[in-house]
Amino acid sequence: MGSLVDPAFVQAPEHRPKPTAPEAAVGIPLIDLSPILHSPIPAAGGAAPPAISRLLAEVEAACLEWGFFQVINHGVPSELLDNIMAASKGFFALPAEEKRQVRRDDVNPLGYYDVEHTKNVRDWKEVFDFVVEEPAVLPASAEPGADEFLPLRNRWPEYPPGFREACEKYAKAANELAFKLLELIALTLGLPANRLNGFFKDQSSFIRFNHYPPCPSPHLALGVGRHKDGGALTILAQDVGGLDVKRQSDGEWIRVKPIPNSYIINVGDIIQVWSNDKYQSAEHRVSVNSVGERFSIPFFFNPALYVMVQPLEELIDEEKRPAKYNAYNWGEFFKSRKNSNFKKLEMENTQIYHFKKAV
Ligand SMILES: O=C(O)CCC(=O)C(=O)O
Repeated sequence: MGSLVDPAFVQAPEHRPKPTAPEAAVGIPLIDLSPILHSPIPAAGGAAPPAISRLLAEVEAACLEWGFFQVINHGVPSELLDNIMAASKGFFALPAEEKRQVRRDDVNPLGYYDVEHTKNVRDWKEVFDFVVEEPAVLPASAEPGADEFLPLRNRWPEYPPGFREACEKYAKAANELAFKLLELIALTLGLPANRLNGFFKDQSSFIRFNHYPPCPSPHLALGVGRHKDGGALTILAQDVGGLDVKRQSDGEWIRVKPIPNSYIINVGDIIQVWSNDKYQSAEHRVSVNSVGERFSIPFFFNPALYVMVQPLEELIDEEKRPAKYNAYNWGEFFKSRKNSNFKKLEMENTQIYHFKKAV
C-alpha cells in the first residue's frame, strides 16, 4: 500500500506501526486506588496499614516493570471527565478558522495547534493545551529574562459554551489525583509522602486535548511519534484504544486496552532522574486508524519552571549508588521541547540522557 498522506507525516520504516499492535495477555498493571480513596495517605511507608502497603507494592512493581499502569477508583468524578471530553469534541468540531483564533505561536505555546512534530516527523493530530495554574510565573530568583520567553497564559476559545468551566473543574480534580500519585511514588522510594510536593509549588502542569482524525495511511503515520514524557507524571484519559507502550522487557509495542472510568498513568523523565534510574520513563506512541477518530486528554504533571532536576540526595550514596545525572533546569528543558514540537528541526530534541554523568 502506498502513501495517501503528505510526506511530512511519514515515519522512517523502523518506526512504522505494525498492522496490528499486540494487546498483551498481561498488559500494563491495573491498580485499584480504593485504599486511598477515603483514607489519607500515611506520612511514611513504614506506618502504612496492610491495604496501603499492598498498594505501594503494586505501584512500585508497575513503575519498575512498565513505567505505566492504569488506575480505577481514583476519585475523579466521572461527570467531570464526561464534561471535558464533550468540551474537547465540541472544540475540535468547530471550523478551522474558529480554532485558529486561539492558535499557539512561537512565544506562547498554549492554545490550538495542528502541525506538531515529534522527533521531527509531523503527528497525525490536532491539539489544544492549557495550564492548570495560571500564569505559571517564574519568581524573581529565576534566570534573568526567563519569564519573557515562557509566559504561560491560557487562550480560551469562545465556543463551545462552558468550555473554560469544564476545563477548570476537571483540572482541579485531576490535580488532586496527581498529588496522591506523587505521594504514593515518594513512599515507594522510601521517602516521606510529601517529599516531592514542594517542587510543585508554582507548578507548570498542563492539560492537552488530542484529536486524532481517521488517517488514510495508518501504516505510515503516527498520531504521536515515539517519545518519553519530559515531566514528572502523566494522567491520561482516552476514549478508544490507540496508545502503544514499549514493553521494557523485550521492546515490543503493546496496545493499552481502554477500561471505562480508568486513567493511564506513566512516570516521566523527572521521576526517572529523581529516582536515579530506579524507575524508567517508558517510551510510548499513538497509532491511528483509517475508520474512526480518537480523543485523549493527558494531564502533564510538571514542577515549577525554576526547579533544578537532579537525583534526590536521599537516594544517592557516593560509593554504592552515585548520582547518574547532572542537574538541569526544568524551564529550559520544557522550552526546548516546546520549540522542537513547534517546527521541524534538523537535530534531536532535548533528552535526559544528555544530562547523564560520564561513568
Ligand atoms: O493519546 C494518547 O494516548 C497519548 C498522547 C501522548 O502521548 C502525548 O500527547 O504526549
